[in-house]
Amino acid sequence: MNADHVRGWVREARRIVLLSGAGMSAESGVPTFRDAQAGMWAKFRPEELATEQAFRARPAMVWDWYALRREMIAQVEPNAGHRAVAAFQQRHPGRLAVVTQNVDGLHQRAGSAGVLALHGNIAQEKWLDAPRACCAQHPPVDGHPPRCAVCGNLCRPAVVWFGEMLPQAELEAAEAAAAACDLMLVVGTSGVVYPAAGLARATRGRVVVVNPESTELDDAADAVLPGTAAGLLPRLLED
Ligand code: BV8
Repeated sequence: MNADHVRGWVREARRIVLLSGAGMSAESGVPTFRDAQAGMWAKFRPEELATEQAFRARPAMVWDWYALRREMIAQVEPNAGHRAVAAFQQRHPGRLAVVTQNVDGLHQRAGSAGVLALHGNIAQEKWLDAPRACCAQHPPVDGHPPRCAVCGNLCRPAVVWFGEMLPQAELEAAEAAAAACDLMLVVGTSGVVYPAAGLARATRGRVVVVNPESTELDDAADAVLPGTAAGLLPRLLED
């Protein structure tokens, strides 16, 4: 199967799901989740940093890792892949649902509607422990991380850490979209992280993997297109 075949599948499909991972944002300049870590985090794997346990043990180091990623993401732009997805949604309202594992908000910034962000948003934060009355009375005191001036409750990034449940509403909507779609485009994910990757195994529709490398989901695919998000999606999604 090649890209022209898949373009035909896109044109036939009434309901399409795009399941995206970190590779979707690589051409915007955002390192993928498993790209080598830099600086003081070089000796850690992301799975070791993106956990509540790591944050409680070393709040400043984990907070700074997110602050660095947040700053870097604020300076990049959506790429041609994000834009092609948003343009398709605008031309064909209701035909394409975006389910993303990414926390960078780039689908949303490209103009995609109804994005199901399974792992949260790095630009937002929330309290680490259940907030008390004092936490709402004053703005958090600046720091690495910011904290409640009265009880010391810490702010944490509003992302889903490993070992944490995914947001119920988004996950259920993504499962329903996967079950109902005719076609799922799986773009820029190694297919390692569950339950997100499981969506590609739970769909009724054809599965197409778009990735420059092999992935854990290739065996579940009806077509594997070696290529990139910004390189292939504009072609696959043009009318
Ligand atoms: C949970 C936010 C219930 C934080 C992230 C089975 C069922 C349920 C759970 C599990 C299970 N098996 C294991 C688990 C536990 C765990 C898990 O999956 N572990 C993995 C490591 C095995 N899952 C969880 O903990 C989830 N919670 O299930 O709760 C529960 C509770 C307790 C116990 C059991 C169950 C929560 C998972 C969410 C974690 N949070 N992100 C943060 O960002 O800091 S996940 C993180 O990984 C990112 O969101 C990222 O998007 C995601 C997945 O990685 P990818 O997107 O695939 O990125 P990766 O770098 O791996 O790959 C990039 C790909 O792009 C590559 O293939 C590359 O070739 C390609 N690429 C590169 N350039 C391009 C490109 N593609 C296209 N174009 C390009 N230009």
